[in-house]
Amino acid sequence: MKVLLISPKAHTGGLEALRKGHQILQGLLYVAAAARDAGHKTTVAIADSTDVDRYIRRYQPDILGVSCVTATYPISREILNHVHSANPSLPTIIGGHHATFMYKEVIRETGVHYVCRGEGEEVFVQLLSSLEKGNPEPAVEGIVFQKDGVFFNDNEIAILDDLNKIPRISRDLVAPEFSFSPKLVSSRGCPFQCSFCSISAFYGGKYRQRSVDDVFSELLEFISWGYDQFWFHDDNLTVDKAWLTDFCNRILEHKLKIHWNAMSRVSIIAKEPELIALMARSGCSLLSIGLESGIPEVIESLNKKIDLGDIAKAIKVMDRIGITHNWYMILGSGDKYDTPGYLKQSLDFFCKHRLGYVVISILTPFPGTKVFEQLQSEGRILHYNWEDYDVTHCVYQPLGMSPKEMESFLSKAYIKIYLSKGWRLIPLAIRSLKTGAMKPNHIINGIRIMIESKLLGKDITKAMAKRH
Ligand code: B12
Ligand code: SF4
Repeated sequence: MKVLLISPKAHTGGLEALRKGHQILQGLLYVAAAARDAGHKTTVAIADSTDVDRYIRRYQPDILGVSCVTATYPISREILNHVHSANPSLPTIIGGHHATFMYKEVIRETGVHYVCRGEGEEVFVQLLSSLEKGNPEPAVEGIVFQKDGVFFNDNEIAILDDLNKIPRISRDLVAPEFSFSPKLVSSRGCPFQCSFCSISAFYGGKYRQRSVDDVFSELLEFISWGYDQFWFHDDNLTVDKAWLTDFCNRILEHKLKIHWNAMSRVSIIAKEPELIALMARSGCSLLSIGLESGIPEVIESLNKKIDLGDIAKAIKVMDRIGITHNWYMILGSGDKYDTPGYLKQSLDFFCKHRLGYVVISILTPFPGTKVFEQLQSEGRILHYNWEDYDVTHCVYQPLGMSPKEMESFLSKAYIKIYLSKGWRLIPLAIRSLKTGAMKPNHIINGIRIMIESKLLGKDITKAMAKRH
């Protein structure tokens, strides 16, 4: 079969604005690679409803798939609605986090033929094989469809048993006009259960790893294609010390000259300085870490399970060995701590510590999270305009302030944190550029946002709104 997979052209503001240019979602590349390995001619493109026809004409697909997270679902919905009216006989499927949790609404709103709930590599291929045999209603858990008002195959979210079987992604899967930059995923899932994060619900609380052999051979393949900077998409790369030690040692044994970035947690950085030093020697140049709040009660309420006492130690460990650090901060917790006073206290904590970069989000109730369940049951979700679920808008009613106050606090927090760094920003930027931890456009965008919001008085969320 001929398969066309669409990564929605994102117009989301917020963090996305800092990543100028569209990216093909890596998850879709895995689905594409699985379809290719099963013998289907597969292409991935980036599109919205205005240009999807171009790719349909070019690739003449027998099935069209789209991906989405919550903020990009409206773009995928428009694509599907457009495709269904222009090509009524073309089967369609949607996957990704939002579709997984909101499949009933997604089917109702888009008329999509199938929703993939969970990991797509195996179940999508099973669907293709069933369609080839003329059966459009396969009994495959995770491939949901609706018939006569009844949903089929929606009892379980599809999860792969063995991550070593995930297929290899490659350039030829991507339409030629789009760039391809391979990312590494050594594990999927996370053993923690933070209340604002949908990972544990999506992966059913499971944490699975690929073998060091498998990931390392993929890394060598990417290097042979000319890449030397990599981002691990693992939700938390530092879960398994033995795995990571083995992996880093292989990089050193092979004398690979690469830079890589990953996501980690503060406690392991503070408690395992030798592991972090080994990571640095093997090319780790940036770690992103969820700190979320400077208030212990909020950390507890978010179920984050970190000790704020570890922060200073972790910073010292990373500074000593030259790993740039990027910290995530969340404004809001959905409970009584959502007041200007508590937010200010949290911000003061962030300003006081010598943190590297800080990325700030407003608490967003993504479907599948505990926060979503809680705020929905309390009737405090203000609306379901999903495009605003981009972490720069406050879409819930905080208990101790207005949503507008929360949004304007975001602007103030960014300005205050970055101004508090003063001249330290210059060596930080130089080091990040040298190691590829940041690209010049990230830095230029950051400076532009600061100037527009501080000097020209523009609302920071508008200053951050994406420009292409
Ligand atoms: C890396 C990452 C990014 C990168 C993406 C880079 C890239 N080229 O892919 C960047 C930094 C750009 C990014 C941006 C954003 N991200 Co992000 N990101 C991640 C992260 C950590 C890993 C993504 C990944 O590769 N996962 C591994 C792949 C294999 O999984 P997958 O994407 O889910 O795909 C599988 C299935 O969902 C399914 N599937 C997906 N699509 C389809 C389509 C079809 C047809 C089929 C059959 C199957 C299928 O099969 C895939 C293979 O198994 C995830 C967390 C996570 N673990 O997923 C957050 C995550 C996806 N991001 C999130 C968010 C909120 C965002 C932003 C909105 C933040 C912002 N305000 O800017 C933007 C939106 C960007 C966009 N355009 O979609 C949330 C989404 C929550 C939600 N419900 O919306 C997540 C889950 C993080 C979290 N814990 O909350 N992100
Ligand atoms: S926020 Fe990070 S540590 Fe918490 S559950 Fe999600 S992936 Fe795991």
